[in-house]
Amino acid sequence: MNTVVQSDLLSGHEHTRTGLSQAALKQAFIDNLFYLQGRFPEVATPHDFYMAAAYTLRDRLLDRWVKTARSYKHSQARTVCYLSAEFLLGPHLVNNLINLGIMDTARAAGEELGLDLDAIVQEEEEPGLGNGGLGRLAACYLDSLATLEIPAIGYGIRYEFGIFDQTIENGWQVEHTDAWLRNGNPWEIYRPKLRFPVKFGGHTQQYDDDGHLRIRWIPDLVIEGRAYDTPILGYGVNNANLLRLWSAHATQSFNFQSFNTGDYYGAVRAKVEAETISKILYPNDEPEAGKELRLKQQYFFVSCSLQDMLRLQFNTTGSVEKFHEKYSVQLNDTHPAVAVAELMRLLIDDYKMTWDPAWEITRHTFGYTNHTLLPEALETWSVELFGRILPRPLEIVYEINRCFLDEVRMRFLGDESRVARMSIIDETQGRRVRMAHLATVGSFAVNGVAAMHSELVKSTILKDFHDLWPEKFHNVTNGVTPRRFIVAANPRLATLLTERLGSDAWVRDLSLLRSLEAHADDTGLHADWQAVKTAAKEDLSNWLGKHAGVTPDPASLFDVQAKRIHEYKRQHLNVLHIVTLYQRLKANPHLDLPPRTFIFGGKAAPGYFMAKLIIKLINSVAEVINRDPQINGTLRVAFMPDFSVKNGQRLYPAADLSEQISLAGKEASGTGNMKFSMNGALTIGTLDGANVEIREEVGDENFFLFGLTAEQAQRHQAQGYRPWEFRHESEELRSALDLIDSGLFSHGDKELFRPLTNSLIQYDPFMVLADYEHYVSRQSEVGHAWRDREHWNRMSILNVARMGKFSSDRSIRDYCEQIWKVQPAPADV
Ligand code: GPK
Repeated sequence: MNTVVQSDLLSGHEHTRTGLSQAALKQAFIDNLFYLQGRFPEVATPHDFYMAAAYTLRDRLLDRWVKTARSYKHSQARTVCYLSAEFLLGPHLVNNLINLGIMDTARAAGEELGLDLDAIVQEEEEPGLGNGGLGRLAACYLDSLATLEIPAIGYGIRYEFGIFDQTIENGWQVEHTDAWLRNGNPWEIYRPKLRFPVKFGGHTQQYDDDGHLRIRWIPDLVIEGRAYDTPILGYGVNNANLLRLWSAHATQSFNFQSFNTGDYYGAVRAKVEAETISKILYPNDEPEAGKELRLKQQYFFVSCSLQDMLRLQFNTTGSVEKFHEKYSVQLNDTHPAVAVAELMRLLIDDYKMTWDPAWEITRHTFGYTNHTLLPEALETWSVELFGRILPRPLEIVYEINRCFLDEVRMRFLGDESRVARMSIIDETQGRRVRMAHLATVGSFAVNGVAAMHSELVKSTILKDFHDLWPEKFHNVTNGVTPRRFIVAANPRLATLLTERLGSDAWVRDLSLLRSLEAHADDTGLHADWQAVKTAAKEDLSNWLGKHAGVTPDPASLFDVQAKRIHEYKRQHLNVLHIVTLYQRLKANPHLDLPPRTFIFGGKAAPGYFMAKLIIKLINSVAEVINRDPQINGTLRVAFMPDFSVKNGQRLYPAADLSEQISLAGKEASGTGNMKFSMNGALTIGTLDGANVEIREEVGDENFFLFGLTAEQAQRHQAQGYRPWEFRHESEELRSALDLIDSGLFSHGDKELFRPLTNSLIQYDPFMVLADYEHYVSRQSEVGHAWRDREHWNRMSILNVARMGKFSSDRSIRDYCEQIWKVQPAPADV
């Protein structure tokens, strides 16, 4: 039984419609089953039960949401708007049960009806409206904003198809469309009255407006954005914030026009074209696709969101002059950076302001968060494309740039090369709009997502901007929500923590876990701790048996790497270690290695050949090692298909070792590293991203560090890195690479993995070979440490005890204080 989620804060409202008592929940569930699904319990399907449960919860959220909105309105609270092209929410039902504090009550109500809550929960299809870290971060931040009672709105796109579902066939990734809306989405509410026009294409013209020279944009397409709202409830509070996602539709008038001229097919085509804008999430994690539809998506959701905010501000105060006092708008990476030009356009063209006051508002409205330094991920758009799709915003970008470059010239007299470097328009490779520059120029604050990353932002990609405006730059280290990643994912651990700490207050204040330090040597705790871990490993093992064809021994060390597949994250370094252990065991069958299960999870961008080949390699190595009788289970390899929020929740609790092995300087922060550590996994990792801060918190003696530092890596590269020399110098590395090339893992095909091994030996852009030896020797120490289980448990307990910093509540507090300057506004219900 999960008792940590009980909260008495919300009781006392016992009317049946939205009450939280067992009787009220049960009655509401039966009513919803009947009135919304048209079913009696006797004939209902598991999905009907899920829908009835979801509606039962949604009613309770609506109650709080309406009251929250009223509270915010009365207090005229300053509001955070989080603009993000991705929100990777994960299943709602469990999270809402936890945040409402009714997990146990709901379970009991279900039992009375002969229903198993866990089975109902499993019916939910998660909204996969994001690719990975960036999208999941946005979802964690929504949870923390509501929990901290901060007035906030999340704005994004209601993709009809989210991130693809992944299966593994013959070792390869196969993508399937994610039709998450096919059975309806009980958590959203369509707002038919909230619709905004968004223009595309066409041209601009000047006109005389009562003596004022103004610009009119005559588009050749107008699309309508429609609002779908999802309530986001905080934990143990009454505040429920708003996530507003836009869906694209053809405008009525546009349809009628074509229809009246007899062009029925034309009207339908226009409708289809309009609706493709919110059809599908681009499945690329870091590299930018640079596709026209992607730019349309960005502009579409940004324009709708800003029109929505301006409308609210105008309706409540009669003007938009204090817009920046009412709203703090955060740009989640550069995907919504066109907002800088769009807010200017709306203020000038629609609200008839002049340039200077409009610019004052704009540059006091936005904050920009950078999430990557990888050059291939920095967004730029060709001026030709940008101008063809968004002619009026492009004119505004030019004017912003003209004013900005004058400022640079004034400050750095005669430094024209600096002017060229800083320009929003890159003139060096065709003419391109640099979105990071637009975001930086148009924002009052710029931040990176971990201490080291924020320093690198200042010293590398935005160095010139830091020279100009040092005070604009901040760091806010990422965090993750303990509600989802401990309470929901690992209820056994949550219960143990609550028992040991004597209260569940840690769920709201993760720094309270620190008091576990005092119990780190308590053998009673060690036994419970290990029992919790083993139970999670048994669950995962059963799941993998059904879905991955491997049933690992829960007594083995679970060594897990779960994240997007990318060369910079270096899943292939992990594979080289596995192959090395395999060779050692083959050479010496009596070698005393502790049994290990290597578990991978992650999706590859469908067009990223090398990442897909890495998946094939993992599965090929798995096939050989798992079947080799000589290995006899000492080593096992499993690939968890379809890594998602839901599947991540199965993985984090079961991991003993967390692989955070990116080349230093490449992973902006990482957030999986935090999720694993919070669930008691030890980390083997490089000095990259938030690993640096995790190690600082947990202590060097509780962290397996290896690898080059960012500086060393940088220096090596500058001096001409020669990966083949590392191959020559290490016998084990050479034979591991040779074994892959021998065809052993590919049914004799010596060419299959050649693109990968060749790339490593000849270029190795992420210095896998340079870090191999140190990695493998650290891994041996992991093996030794695992043998002393008391000591391992102690390290695991200390990891959890010292994770307070990595709650997204801390991150959101940092944003509120350093950047947004917003205060909590508790909703009174
Ligand atoms: C960064 F630039 C991007 C991107 O397009 N997508 C994405 O998920 C990630 N990220 C970083 O790679 C992680 O290091 C980081 O923790 C995460 O964003 C959240 O900040």
